Amino acid sequence: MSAGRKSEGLMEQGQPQAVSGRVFSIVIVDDARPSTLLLKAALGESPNLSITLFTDPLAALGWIETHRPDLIITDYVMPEMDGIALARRIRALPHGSAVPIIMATARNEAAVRTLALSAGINEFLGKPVDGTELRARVQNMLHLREQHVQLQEANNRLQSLNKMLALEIEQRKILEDELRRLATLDMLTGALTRRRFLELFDQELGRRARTATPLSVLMIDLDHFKSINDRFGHATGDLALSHFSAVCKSCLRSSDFLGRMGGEEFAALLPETDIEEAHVVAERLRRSIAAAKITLDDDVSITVTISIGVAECYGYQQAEAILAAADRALYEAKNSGRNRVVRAAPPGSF
Ligand code: GH3
Ligand code: MG
Ligand code: MG
Repeated sequence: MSAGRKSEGLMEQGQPQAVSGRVFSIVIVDDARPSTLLLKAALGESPNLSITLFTDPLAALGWIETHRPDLIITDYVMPEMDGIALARRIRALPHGSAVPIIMATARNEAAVRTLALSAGINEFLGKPVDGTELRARVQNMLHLREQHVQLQEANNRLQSLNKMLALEIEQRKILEDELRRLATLDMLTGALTRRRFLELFDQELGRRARTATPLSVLMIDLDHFKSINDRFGHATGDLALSHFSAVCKSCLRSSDFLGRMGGEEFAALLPETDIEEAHVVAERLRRSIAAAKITLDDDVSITVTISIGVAECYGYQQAEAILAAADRALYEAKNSGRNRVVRAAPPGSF
């Protein structure tokens, strides 16, 4: 399809006029070469008309398919393919449904016209063709053609705008999901916030009730953490907290959850884990923390220890009850010397 805008003043006073860069491509098909020349002459010379002549309708069809002209003027009676068959073939082309087709024929009777209309031909001209009428009809057709092209271009622009908007909405959603996820994480340690941890705890309790799998929890508290702040400063305390959570991540499974319950107190939720296995995990974590050095600068490094209370969920216990049991065990670990793991007794055993 030719490029460019504007449909006004395609032709003025019956003569084609140049219009801001837009060149309309017209194809004339007639098996008699002199007829094609007559039609071309009737259209007149104009820099905004590019006219291509064909005496062979099949050759014209091939050219139309690749060049997508703006208007076709065809004869009716031609030996290889008549104007009506040609119109049908043009209408069947991928971009052939909208191109205007004028049939110029000496056979200007009603039956032929009806047949032609059903083949998708838009206009008729009797032969011999009257130049003024031809130019007027061509002008009309090109005007409609231009409007169609502009509508199509506006539609294409809207469609690509729609695509861009859909993409932007999709990206926003991803960003929002990420922001929501980040809002559930503690900034310093990357552990879950207390609220999110408790939400997930409830979810896991529901899953446990359905699947009858064990569920255990660790309450973890850093030992004498206040003295780290006091001796090395708050920034070093912060470093110790993020170091602790990094070690936790390497000791826990990806299906476990670590939450920061407040200050230097954490909880780990271990799905599908009974108290025996949870105790093993807690012990491994305690040893890993105690063994890890936190490097402050070239020649100074510190270590921290943790105390852990372990509890398993029994029966229909609520999250608070299980956490309270783990907390009592943690308190016992602190009181019995710190840097140790204590298991909570099952409910009703004391
Ligand atoms: P215990 O072994 O009995 O748990 O003693 P502790 O010193 O660890 O416990 P305590 O509750 O007396 O002190 C906890 C300290 O943790 C006090 C508080 O200032 C500090 N703390 C809490 N949150 C943060 C934090 O985000 N960064 C730093 N640097 N310190 C924190
Ligand atoms: Mg502490
Ligand atoms: Mg504490």
